[in-house]
Amino acid sequence: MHDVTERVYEHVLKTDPDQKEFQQAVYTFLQSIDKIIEELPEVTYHKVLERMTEPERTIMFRVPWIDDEGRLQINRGYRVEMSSAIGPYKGGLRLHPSVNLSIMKFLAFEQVFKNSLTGLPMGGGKGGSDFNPKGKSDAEVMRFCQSFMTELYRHIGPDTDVPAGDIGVGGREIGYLFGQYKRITNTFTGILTGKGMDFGGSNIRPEATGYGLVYLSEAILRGEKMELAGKTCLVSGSGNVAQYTVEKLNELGAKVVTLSDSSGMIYDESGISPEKLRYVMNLKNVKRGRIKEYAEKYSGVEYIARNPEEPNPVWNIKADYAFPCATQNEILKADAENLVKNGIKLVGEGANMPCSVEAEKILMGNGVLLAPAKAANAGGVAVSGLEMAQNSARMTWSREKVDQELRNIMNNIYKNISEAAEKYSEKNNFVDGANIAGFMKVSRAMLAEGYV
Ligand code: NDP
Ligand code: 2IT
Repeated sequence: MHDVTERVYEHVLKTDPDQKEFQQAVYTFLQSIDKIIEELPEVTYHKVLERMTEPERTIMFRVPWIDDEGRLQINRGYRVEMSSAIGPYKGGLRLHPSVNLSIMKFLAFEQVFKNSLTGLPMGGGKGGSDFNPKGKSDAEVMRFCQSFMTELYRHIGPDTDVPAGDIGVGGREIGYLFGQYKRITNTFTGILTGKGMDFGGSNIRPEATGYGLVYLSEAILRGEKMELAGKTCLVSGSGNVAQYTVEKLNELGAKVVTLSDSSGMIYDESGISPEKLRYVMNLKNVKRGRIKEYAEKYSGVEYIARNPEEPNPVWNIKADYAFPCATQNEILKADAENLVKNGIKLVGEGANMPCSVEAEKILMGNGVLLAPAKAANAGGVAVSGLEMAQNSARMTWSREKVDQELRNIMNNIYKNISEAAEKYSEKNNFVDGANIAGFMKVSRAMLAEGYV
């Protein structure tokens, strides 16, 4: 690495020695910026990289709530406000027992450049809690969300910070959070995105991340004269992003043969048809069941339980394209080797940072087209930006209009990251392309705004 980028990375290692995920996100980013840093002396002089790797503000707070047995429970809440250089802080809330400051900071850091790539005026942030929604009643989730918002409300606002969903936060949680904000502040305003259609939500927001992932992957494939139709795809996860990825892949004539959750995966060689997908949506979103039940309902389906000590079985199935849509580091070295061995030609990252540094190197080193998360899953936050625009205008756009805007945004992202890749790195290095294209705008804004 160049000594400037090296120094920034060393500083992160020294100041946050236990934040492995944050270090990983910064490292991958700096590897790309390394290729342009010599051409940008003002970035070095004005310490843009040093500022980018230090959140503008980190909020950590206690979340007390009462469970159904009347016992007091305590969780830790977070909001990392990483950058407001190009707009109000924007990014999701994650509810998962694994949540810690390192995970919040990696997500907030990546969000800054992802949001920049959308072309919309949104800064970057992320929040959440180590609360585990699994097995909790609706009433418990509601009491948790109300308590979480009772602290968070003072830090957010439609022109300040606008949270949304992520793992463990969907329509139900956004509704409870919104209700509590409204009650405390006596204002009905766009402080969250992903709201229900009856109270200020946007058409296509639930679909946006999955649809956007497929639109961007399609654009990359088109650039290589490759097709989606008739191809076999692997999808991991079975939540919001996975579901709408499958829906769009089906619509475009591809066949999806896997889904998973943290307990295991299903392999349905005949393909997850639209009817079977409807079953999955009801199973996961309404009944809050496990993916194992799919294999019990449909014949000819294999269920493989997950053993965290072994490579992830989803990535060991012969197919054409793979779409990780569960969580960070779900593709490690051995998984990447399996993907290459099984002839995968494209990996589209629906999840944030699903590939380890080693895995990324193996995939790209073997000519696999890698659509990085910052670009590939930007459709979700892009439509969140459109929800903010609709809220400000007190309007609701049609499904067709939002879908068309989403397509335009994803096609623009493809154009920008492929041009940046060719100019500063090499053709089809979309990792460098996304990091560099996302960085440029934020960096210019920071230089213009002075030392803040
Ligand atoms: P959901 O909560 O709807 O679904 C998450 C899915 O991933 C579930 O199937 C879950 O299984 C699985 N999963 C979660 N954590 C783990 C883990 N540690 N190990 C194995 N499986 C796991 O979340 P989303 O679909 O919204 O999010 C999925 C990914 O997409 C995340 O990386 C998120 O950051 C990213 N993303 C989401 C966006 C959005 O708009 N929602 C936008 C952009 C990116 P289980 O039920 O067993 O926990
Ligand atoms: O990672 C992400 O981009 C999201 N979870 C969506 C953020 C948003 O504000 O819609």
